[in-house]
Amino acid sequence: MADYDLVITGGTVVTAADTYRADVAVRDGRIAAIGFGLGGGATTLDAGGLLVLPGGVDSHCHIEQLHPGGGADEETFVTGSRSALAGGTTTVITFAAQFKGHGLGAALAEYRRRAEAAMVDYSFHQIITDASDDVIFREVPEIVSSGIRSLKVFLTYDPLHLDDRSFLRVLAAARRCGALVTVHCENYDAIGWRTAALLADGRTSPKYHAWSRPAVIEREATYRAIALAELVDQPIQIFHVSCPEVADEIARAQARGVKVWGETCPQYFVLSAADMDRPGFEGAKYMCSPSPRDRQASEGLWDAVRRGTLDVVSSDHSGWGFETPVGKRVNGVDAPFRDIPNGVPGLGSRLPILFSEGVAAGRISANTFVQLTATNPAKLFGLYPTKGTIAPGADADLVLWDPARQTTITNARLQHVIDYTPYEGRQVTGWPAITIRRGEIVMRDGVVEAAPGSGRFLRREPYPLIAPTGRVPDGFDASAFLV
Ligand code: DUC
Ligand code: ZN
Ligand code: ZN
Repeated sequence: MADYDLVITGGTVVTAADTYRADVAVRDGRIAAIGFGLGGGATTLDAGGLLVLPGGVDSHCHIEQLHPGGGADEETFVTGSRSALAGGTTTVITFAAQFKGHGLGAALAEYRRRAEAAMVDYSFHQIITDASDDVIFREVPEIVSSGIRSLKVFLTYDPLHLDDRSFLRVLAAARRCGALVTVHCENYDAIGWRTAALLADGRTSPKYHAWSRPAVIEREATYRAIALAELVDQPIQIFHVSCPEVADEIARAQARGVKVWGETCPQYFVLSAADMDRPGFEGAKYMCSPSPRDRQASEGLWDAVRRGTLDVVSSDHSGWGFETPVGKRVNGVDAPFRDIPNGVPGLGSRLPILFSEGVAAGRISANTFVQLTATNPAKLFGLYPTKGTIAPGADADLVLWDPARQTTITNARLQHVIDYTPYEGRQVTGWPAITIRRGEIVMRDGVVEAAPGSGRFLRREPYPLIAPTGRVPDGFDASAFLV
C-alpha cells in the first residue's frame, strides 16, 4: 500500500518566505510531508520545471450576489468555482448582501444554500447596508459567531452606502464581536454631485465614469474610513485601492500604529481610464469602481506593494456580461454611465496577470506573489495556516505553475460564465498547469474536473491579527455602550 495519496516530485516549492526544491506528499487532503525520498504515492505528479505554489485565496469576489429587484449575478457558484480552479484559486471569500430595510438572516441562509454548489472552499463577508438596532445588536453578533468573521460596508453606491454614524455603529459592533471590517471607499455625495453636473452637460458616455469619481474622492473616503476606524479602534481593510495617493493615506495610518490593511486588484495594474474611452458602448467593459487611473498610478501601486502598504491582491470579480440583457446593457447601450453596472470579471485571470506583470516582468519576487495572492489574504481573514501556505498539516491546496508558459488570454480559457474579459488578447507569461484542492486534482491543462458541491464552507474562528489595539481617544471606549 502506498505511503501517501499523492506525491509531487521534482518541483520548486514557493511560499511567502522560501523558494526551495522539494517533493510534497499529501495524505487525507492535507500536506503530510515535505522533503526528499518521501516514499510512494497512490498518484505521483512530476513537477519538473514547475513551481509548487499554495492554492490562490481570492478574498474579494462577487458570486451569485442577489439583486434588490430580484435575480442574482450571472456568475454562479459552479461557474465561478470553475473559473477560479482554472486560474489556480482554490479558496474564495464572496459576499452575502443585506437588502436595505431587511435583516441579515434570511438572505444569508439563501447565500449559504446557493454556495453549497461550490467547487472551491469558501466563506462570506457580510455586507451591511442598514445598521438598524436589530442588525447591529442581535444579528451581527450571531452571524460573526457562526464563523463569518468579516463585515463589508460601502461608503458609496445607491442603495448600499452607509452614512458615517451607521458606519461607526458597524465598526463598534465588529469590535465587540471580533470581526474585520472591509470598506469600499469613495465619497457618495461627491460622486452624486459630479455625476449630476456631467450628465447636465451631456457627458454621458462610459469614459465619464472616471470623471465622476477622480482619485481625490477615493482618497477622502479612505482618510475618513481610517479616521473613524481609529476613533473606534477597529481593524479595517481598504478594498480595491486604485492609486498611490490612496495607498499613501494607508501608509501614514499604518506608520502611526493603526490596524489598517490595503488591497488592490489586477485591473488597477493593467487597465486605465483610457480604456473606457473606446468607441460606442465598448468602454463599458472596463467600467469598475473605483475607476482605473493611468500608467503612472499603476506604477505607484507597484511601489506600494513593494513597500508592503498594499498586501493583498484580490480579483473583485463581478458578474456583468457584455451582450447579455441583464449585464452591462441592462439599461440599453445608450444608458448614461451612471446607469451601467460596475465591475469586471477576474477570478480566473487574477493569478496569470499578477504573475506576468509582477514576477515575469521583474517587479516582485515569486514569494511576494504568493504573499499577495494566498498567504496574506488567508492570514488577514482567519484562514491561515489551513489555507495560504505549504506546510505539514495545511490543506493540500496547491498549484503546479508553469512560470515560462506564454499564453494569450481569451475569454474561453478563463471559463467564467461572463461573456467577455477585459484582458482579451493580452499575452501573459506564467500559467497554472494543475490545480489541486485538498489533495484532489481538480484542474489539469485547463480541464476542470470537480464535483459541484465539493467545496466546503470555512467557518472562521477568532484570531489575534484583528484584535483591537486597546488605544482609544481619551481612554473612553464608546464601543462598550450599545448606541
Ligand atoms: N466595484 C465594487 O465596489 N464592487 C463590484 C464592482 C466594482 O466595480
Ligand atoms: Zn467595492
Ligand atoms: Zn467588490
